[in-house]
Amino acid sequence: MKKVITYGTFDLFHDGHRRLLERAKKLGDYLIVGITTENYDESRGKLNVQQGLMERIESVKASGIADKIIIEEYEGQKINDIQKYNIDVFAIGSDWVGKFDYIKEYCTVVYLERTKGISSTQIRTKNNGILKLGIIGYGRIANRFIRESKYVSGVNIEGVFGGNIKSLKEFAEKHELAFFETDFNKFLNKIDAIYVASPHLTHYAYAKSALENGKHVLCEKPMVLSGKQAKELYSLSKSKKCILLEAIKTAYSPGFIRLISVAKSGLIGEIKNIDATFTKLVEGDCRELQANMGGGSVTELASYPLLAIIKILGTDIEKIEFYSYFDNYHNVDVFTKINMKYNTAIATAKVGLGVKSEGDLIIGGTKGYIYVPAPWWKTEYFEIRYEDFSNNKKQYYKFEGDGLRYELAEFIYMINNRCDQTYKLTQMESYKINSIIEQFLGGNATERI
Ligand code: C2G
Repeated sequence: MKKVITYGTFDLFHDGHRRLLERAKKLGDYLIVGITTENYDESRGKLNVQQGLMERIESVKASGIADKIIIEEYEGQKINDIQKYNIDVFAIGSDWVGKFDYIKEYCTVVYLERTKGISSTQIRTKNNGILKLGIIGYGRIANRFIRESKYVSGVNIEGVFGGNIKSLKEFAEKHELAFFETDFNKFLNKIDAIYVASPHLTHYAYAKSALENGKHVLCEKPMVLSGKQAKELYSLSKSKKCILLEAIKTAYSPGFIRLISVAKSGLIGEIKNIDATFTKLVEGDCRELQANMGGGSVTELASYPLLAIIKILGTDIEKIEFYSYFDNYHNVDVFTKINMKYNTAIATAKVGLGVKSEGDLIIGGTKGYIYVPAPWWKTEYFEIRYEDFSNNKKQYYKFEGDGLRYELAEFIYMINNRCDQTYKLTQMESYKINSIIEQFLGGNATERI
């Protein structure tokens, strides 16, 4: 008897899952299905699983395809199961190509083509279905986003929109998407929500048009380059009962959220100073340095340090000054220091595309300070430090993958629970960040060196 094994979460059991199991079964005579526990999913960084283990087991059982169901509880279990059950074939969807090649030492490994697109007729209930998401843009961040999306339950990336057919086709094939589209209205008709990962200056028009058509929008940072436009989009999203979320990934990551609550808890006394730095050297004629594409250090990077400062000190900024070093060739700021004065505190954000600095975050209080080493925007670790260093405390958190999964999980949570904002990034905070970028671009408060 030829024995086949496959594994998965099987949350909100859908046609993609059923087809995978059917084809896995055909590879042999007996199919074992391993279903992940909540703990295991958490440990492998899978977010937003909506059903409990028992419910997921029931769905797989109800499909009638599995001969035996087991639960998958820990890293490394697959090899043990293969040996224990004398497995001949390990099958898994093609979204994992390469990942399980190490199993070839124990049995045959087959990657089965994943089901592209989950049509709405397969959705169980409207509220609790799989969100159909379309991506605008096919650059680096869009690639990373798709890789991360497989760690978020309840969403399927259906298609991609853009202007260049050849690039779109390649992107759609590479990521096994159901479609690519150059006509924006046709694109919108095929999906429930969009992720905007195109160049900054195009965000506003895409987001606006999608919201007008009743689609939810997850928009890369900076969402727009102006406070006025941010306000307009948030009010449009409200009237259309759609979710609009600015994708500043740090805001949604567990370590950063904990950092903010520790900072605000009084553990370091009253906060009087924040220094937040993010530099990323780029070369050549890349988009980040093109003035006509909204390039420059502030537009590219300032959302992160401004997020940290605004989350802790608030949106009531009394005075703001920018000091910049402009690259004469591109005429964009390749380094900017933003000084912010609050009623009871001061803060500095430093960003650079052409000047390097230590990318750390220091939150200074009257009793001690919090030190977050680079890269603080992928918050995994921070230290609470005091004059008497025997009282120092270290805190560690997980920051999975590229972190993009956290913003996607938040977006889906907001859609499913119909909340237009959460404490992780309020509309007011996002508005303020976009307003500061606008103020910089206005040039009045900027001194050049
Ligand atoms: N699948 C598919 N088509 C889809 C969605 C999923 O073929 N549109 C496949 C996946 O490739 C996987 C199975 O269905 O083989 C279960 O998918 P998930 O429930 O998302 O579980 P996953 O995170 O892929 O589990 O140990 C766990 C496994 O390593 C992976």
